[in-house]
Amino acid sequence: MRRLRWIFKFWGCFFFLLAVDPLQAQCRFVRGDMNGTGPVDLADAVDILAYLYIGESVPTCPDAADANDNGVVDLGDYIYLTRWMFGNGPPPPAPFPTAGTDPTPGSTVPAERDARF
Ligand SMILES: [Ca+2]
Ligand SMILES: [Ca+2]
Repeated sequence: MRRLRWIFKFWGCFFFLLAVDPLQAQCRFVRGDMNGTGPVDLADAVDILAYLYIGESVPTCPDAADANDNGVVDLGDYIYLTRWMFGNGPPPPAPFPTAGTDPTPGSTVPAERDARF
């Protein structure tokens, strides 16, 4: 009986750690590459609008859509990307232009779409 209890505790802790491991929640992405095609282009900016306002183009990695890395996906990300594309704004923060994980994990975007839109 004691051994059985130990086995349940061991596997319970194992599955709990798997469920809350923040490294598993991260994905590799290029910031701004909303549609996951590789390059960051105008289609990504348009897909941010489609995601926000008509519920289409859901990103596989929500952090990719957070172009300005402020922790939320909103109209500011569209503006940030288009300002950079047309020469008046800074490039997206890391990971950019090569794929990587979010260096600011405290601002990870939730997987669900923002309910305000
Ligand atoms: Ca893209
Ligand atoms: Ca943002």
